Amino acid sequence: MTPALRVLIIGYEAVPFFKCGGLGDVLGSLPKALREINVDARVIIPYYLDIEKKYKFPKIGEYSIVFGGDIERVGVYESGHVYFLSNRKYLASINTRGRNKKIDQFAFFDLAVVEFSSFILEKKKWYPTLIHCNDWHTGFIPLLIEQRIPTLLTIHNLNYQGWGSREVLDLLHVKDEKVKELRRGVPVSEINVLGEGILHATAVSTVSPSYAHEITSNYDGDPIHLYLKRREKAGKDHGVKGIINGIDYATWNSKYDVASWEKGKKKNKEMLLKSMGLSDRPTFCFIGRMARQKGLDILVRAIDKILSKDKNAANFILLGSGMPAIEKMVKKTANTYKDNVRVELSYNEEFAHKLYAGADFIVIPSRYEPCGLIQMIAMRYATLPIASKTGGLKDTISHGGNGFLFEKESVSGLVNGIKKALAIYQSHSHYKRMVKSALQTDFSWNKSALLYKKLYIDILNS
Ligand code: NHF
Repeated sequence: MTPALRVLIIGYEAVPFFKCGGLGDVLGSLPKALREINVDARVIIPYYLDIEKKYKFPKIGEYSIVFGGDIERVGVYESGHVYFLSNRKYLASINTRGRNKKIDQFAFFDLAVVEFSSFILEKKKWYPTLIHCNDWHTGFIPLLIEQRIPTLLTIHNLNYQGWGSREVLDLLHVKDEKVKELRRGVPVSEINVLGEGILHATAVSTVSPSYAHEITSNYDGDPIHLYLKRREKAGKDHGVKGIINGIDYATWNSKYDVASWEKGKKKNKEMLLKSMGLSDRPTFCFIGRMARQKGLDILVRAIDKILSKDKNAANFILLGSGMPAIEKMVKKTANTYKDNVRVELSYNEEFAHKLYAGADFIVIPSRYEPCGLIQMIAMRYATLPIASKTGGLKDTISHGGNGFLFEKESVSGLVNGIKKALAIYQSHSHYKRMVKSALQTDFSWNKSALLYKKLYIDILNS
């Protein structure tokens, strides 16, 4: 018999209410896809003041939690299938500075989520049969819930683990013995929140099969490896399952199809180049956070190698913001190649849409990429990806089919990839075949939502 699938999906961001990165997109779109296949999926995120100011959702009630020596009130607000938890001291803003403060903030959130299940039962006679946690911000939930409700923890990026002082356990009234695993591989005074989540969750998943393989085999130097290995050894479940993300076709509602894309691309490219003051050349874009992970250092070196030889080879438009040193580096490249390179140092969703629609290629030189959404969005807009052979990029791009792959962290690999793309761009028929294949690749949530549903059922039956 299929068990009742009432799933609470938890994270620190969800589109359209609040977005910092790809997790926000997933929490905005996966629940919708699950609801379409009869999973009663509901979402909880914090009610940051920025959300409150913009939306002013109705309050459906409140409850108390004991956090350290204090009794704190948690307000519950609702919009459709999304619940927002409010507390002025801990959940007002995501910009809490200081690693212990941030850990305390999400310890508070996690405890509030655990207590929410009693609140919602009383209020709406609804009770989750499974809690789906996402990333380190939700890593205390499996520990606090103690298997009363099965939990799935999805890792969207293993490099953010939530480190801090073990004193947070006192705030949660959790005894040290409960987290004794933390003594393996990390100093006793420290807690690794994601690590604890990995150990205590009923099941662990991540956002692509290749990343699942990478994190269970290549993290030797990182203490997180001990947690993953321990889980594997304990034979706790089916290992770390990799399910590729989908994208929301309602948001990324490209009008391009196999028959019409050429006309649309031409028009959008003309508008894009005009607004940027660039001449008509093959145009490559980059969209993303300016963080080390995203490999902008590799990209600027490749741009230099290409443009120093031939000023007319291509245009490059880079969009994103992040680390000041990386921003400085890309600005320098834009200054050196004033006729070809443009940089927009703020994340702007509207401009991102224009770039996807108007550029010919998107460059994704990530050092690692758990899933990556931009390659899928780009393909919807007839923009071919040139990406590192890693994680979800490897799982969604077929080299020479719907895009190009190169060995990660290799400048010469990227230069060759760009040269190959330029050559194919000149030979019209090959290029058109590739764009057609990109447009025809299905990146909707249909397949992956079914895989999540199956995983939920397996967890509930195990
Ligand atoms: O797509 C959503 C996103 C991923 O690769 C991305 C990442 C963060 O690094 O799952 O999470």
